[in-house]
Amino acid sequence: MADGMQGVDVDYDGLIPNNVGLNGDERLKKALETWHPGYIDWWKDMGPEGFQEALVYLRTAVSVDPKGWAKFGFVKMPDYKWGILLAPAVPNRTIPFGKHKGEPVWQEVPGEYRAMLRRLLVIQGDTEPASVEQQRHLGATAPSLYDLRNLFQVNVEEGRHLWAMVYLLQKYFGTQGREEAEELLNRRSGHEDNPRMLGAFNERTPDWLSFFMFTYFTDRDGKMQLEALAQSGFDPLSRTCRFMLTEEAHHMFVGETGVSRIVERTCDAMNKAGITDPTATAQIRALGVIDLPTIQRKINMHYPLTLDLFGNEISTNAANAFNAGIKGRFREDKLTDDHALLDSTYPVLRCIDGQFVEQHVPALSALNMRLRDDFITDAAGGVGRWNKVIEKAGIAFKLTLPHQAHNRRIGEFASIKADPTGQILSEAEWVARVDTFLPTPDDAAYITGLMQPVHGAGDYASWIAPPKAGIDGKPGDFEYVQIHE
Ligand code: BYC
Ligand code: FE
Ligand code: FE
Repeated sequence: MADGMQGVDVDYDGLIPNNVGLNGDERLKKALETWHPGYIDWWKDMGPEGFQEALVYLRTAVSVDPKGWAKFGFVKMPDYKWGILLAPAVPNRTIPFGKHKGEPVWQEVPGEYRAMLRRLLVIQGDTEPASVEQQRHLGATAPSLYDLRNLFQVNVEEGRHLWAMVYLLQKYFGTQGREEAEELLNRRSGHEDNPRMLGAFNERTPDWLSFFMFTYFTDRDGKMQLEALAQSGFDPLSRTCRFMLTEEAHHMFVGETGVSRIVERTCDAMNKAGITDPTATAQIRALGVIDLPTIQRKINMHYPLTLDLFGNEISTNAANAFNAGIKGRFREDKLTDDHALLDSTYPVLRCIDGQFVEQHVPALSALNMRLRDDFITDAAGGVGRWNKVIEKAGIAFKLTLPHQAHNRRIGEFASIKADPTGQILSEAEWVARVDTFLPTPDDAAYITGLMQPVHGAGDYASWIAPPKAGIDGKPGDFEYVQIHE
């Protein structure tokens, strides 16, 4: 099938559901079918622990038509239809930015950009299974069947995102691509000798508050990076990412509403008990809810880890990828400048002699900073909505995104210590105050204690409010996961 002819409907006849005409490409089909058993082994070893036999009410992509691409139904996760899906081709699409701007998009990998493209695909691909590995123990402590189902939905879709990158590697990168696809199944989140590639994906996700923070912040890095790659002049990558973004929205919904429901429950319990002081930790915790300052400390941990994922503020890798037409800016197609950036500058916050200064640097070299700025704007929205919940409950507390220099390990601020407001601290000051910034062993112990599984249909743990609505219009007591069959 010619590229432009690919339909919106998905071929479900073979082992690998797809809309990329796999039946007409024997070499690729064989490569993917060879990779498939290793993937299933990886899923069974490293995917959701203890629920491989449970029936889960999941959505599966059956089309790429924006008006109706998913169907819902009960499946055992190892039987999930992980498909290879590309968003429809845009007719006569041209490269939207960089030095090839205006030329027809590439359907094959341009030789000169092969290494760059492969590196980006591998990094993107590596994060997807990493997150599944990080979340594999959470099923044991889910606060409800609704949340358990959402966890698994996110997990199977991250698995599909791995398929998406493996498809590109195996179709366009020959032997090297097949080797990279193998390696994607071999690295392990947090492994001493063979870890995942990026920092945040080797951290633990020890509890459900962390899970919601991760899906709110870190999946949002996924969104931003996918938006930038969706602009690519390499059209198969663009189309792959555009479809991945459709699924990504739900991951961030899970994160935003998860935190929001926790905040709601805490405020509600405080009000019922007549507690007005949000820092009355012992009293609030006695109610079986998570005090707001602890939620802030979790933000102070997950947000900087996610900022680190944008790389160095000033990066020649990013400049080269843009110039080449391989990785664009957030929603490049909606921007109205020259899309070449050869003459423009961009303000970058730097730390020089212990002072923050804004420096105007060549815009091409500041693209990581720019994407990070777009992320911060995007991430601020949900925090504002969490604060509305607190405000509505009449409690005097505000959640905030910490200063960009707080708790960083990559980039300009990795070498300094700063508090959440951006006050630069000495090592000694940091050590003296860190317990007020970041989750303490005591916070961890309290949260761990709360994490007891709730498996009754329609029941919720003490520390989280029920959702406003069910998934796929289902009623409140719907049994989203059938654990005993
Ligand atoms: N940890 O020139 P620089 C998602 C490395 S999330 C460790 O600034 P560049 C998802 C960097 O690799 C989205 N290392 O880098 C979310 C480089 O190493 P080499 C994932 C780091 O290339 C939730 C060196 O430092 N997708 O989808 O401009 C659940 C110099 O850095 C880190 C992508 O990231 C770090 N945090 O920018 C599931 C898109 N940061 O090559 C899924 C593809 C930097 O010199 N990747 N380094 O050895 C990229 O666009 C870029 O590689 C990066 C880094 C933005 C990550
Ligand atoms: Fe993903
Ligand atoms: Fe995601």
